[in-house]
Amino acid sequence: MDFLAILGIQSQNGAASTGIEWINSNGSIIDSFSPVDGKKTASVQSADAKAYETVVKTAADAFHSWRMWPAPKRGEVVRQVGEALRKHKDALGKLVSYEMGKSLQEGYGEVQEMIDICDFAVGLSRQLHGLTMHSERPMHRMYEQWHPMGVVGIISAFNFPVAVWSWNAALAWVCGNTTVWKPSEKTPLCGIAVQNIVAAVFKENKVPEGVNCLVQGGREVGEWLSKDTRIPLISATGSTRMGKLVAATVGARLGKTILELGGNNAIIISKDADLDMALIGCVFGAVGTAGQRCTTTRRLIIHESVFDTFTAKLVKAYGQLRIGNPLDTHNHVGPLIDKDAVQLYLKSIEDCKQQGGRFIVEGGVLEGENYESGCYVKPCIAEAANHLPVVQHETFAPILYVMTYTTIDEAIALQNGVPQGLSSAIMTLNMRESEQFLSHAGSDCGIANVNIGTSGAEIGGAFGGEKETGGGRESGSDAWKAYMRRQTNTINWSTQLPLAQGIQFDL
Ligand code: UN1
Repeated sequence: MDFLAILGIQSQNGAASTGIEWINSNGSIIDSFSPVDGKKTASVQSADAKAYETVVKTAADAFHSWRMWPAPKRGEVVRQVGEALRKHKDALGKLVSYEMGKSLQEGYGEVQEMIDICDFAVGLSRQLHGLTMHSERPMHRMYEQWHPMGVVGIISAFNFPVAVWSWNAALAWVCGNTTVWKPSEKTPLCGIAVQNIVAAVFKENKVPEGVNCLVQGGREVGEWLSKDTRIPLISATGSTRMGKLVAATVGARLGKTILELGGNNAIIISKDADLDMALIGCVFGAVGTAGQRCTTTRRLIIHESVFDTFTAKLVKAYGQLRIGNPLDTHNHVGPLIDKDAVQLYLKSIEDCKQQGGRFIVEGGVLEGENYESGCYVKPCIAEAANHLPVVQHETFAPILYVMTYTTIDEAIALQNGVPQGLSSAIMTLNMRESEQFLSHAGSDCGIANVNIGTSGAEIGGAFGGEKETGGGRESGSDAWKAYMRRQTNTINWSTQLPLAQGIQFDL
């Protein structure tokens, strides 16, 4: 495991960092166990109140100098972060795969997303532009500009332990903000590794201490960030339950949030679909990352006339899946993150059966050689009605629910008939159906695809969803605007002072 040494991970690691400096604390110890083999890899301390205070104070102070760096100069630093990530892609991809359990290809893919967002942010650093408007008053000019906000708190989840941080951090930095990151307590070593990679670049460029901060810890540290009035924006990725707590706490102080929460993503399989192509999208969407992406395909809504044919193809494909060590590139499916996740998987299977679901591919926990961690489970498929409580709920595991439809209106109603609204797709060669699906009377999700599955979004588009997914947008398009404050400016270059709205006010 030379990747640990390459990434500067020791057996005991610090609780927090202000960029280059590490801070120790008296907080509790978090051990990182790999779901791949069940072994303890290393430990980190969690931040105590004192370490947290040092970090946020340093981040708030650093904002004053960082915001004065021209945006393209900040972009140049981010360009170098992208270069450093290219150099560390192999080691970091392996760590992601080992600590989180996703396949090595997906570990590399996640680092690639980090590189891509850095490239995107570099270009963006010269395009943080606002509009100019025509004033109603003569010899007046009106325009808007975008200013940095301050400290941005980033709370990320275990399933994308490095990429989601980078979507936020790369944009936040070019916009002139400083960042404080709380990685998931299930993947703390990924946080240490990224901190080390960035520290070398920041040191070289004399970036002020406090621009890139890290605090390790669990729920309590998340609460400190959410309550902290020095942090104008919290970007949180995770469960809807967590997001509601963060939204309430940050909202109570009228802070801003970007929330990227649960999904319950469906693919509609039309009678006019290319079924072989659809199969790849559905199987990868359902079993990739062992069903632990927020964009994982959880439901298939299949036209009644192709239901039997398509489910037969699915059953055959599931029979060919290789489950095992994700670092072995022959395997398709790795483990779940931990044994708690395995229990939730098993409970959902039981609930599904009790609520009337019928399994056409059975689930179960794998045992024996190579499965010692107890975290490897079989991807499974159940025929289940959309309204069942278990189907309405996001279970972070490879359980796929299939159901039939007759009309396209009915399929769209089923697709939309869940509390979440992240990603959606239709497989069809019928233009009328695909246009209806993409129209304002179609999918209610933040992401709607045609002839592509629900997972694997590119960084160039805005990423996020509606309803219980939280409404936030990250990554591409104009998602950067959420990391800045808008200021409207009106300038009078005349010799008179005409008032707006036609008001006469003579002295
Ligand atoms: C997440 O699961 O939190 O489209 C994000 C995808 C990834 C992002 C997933 N780019 O599946």
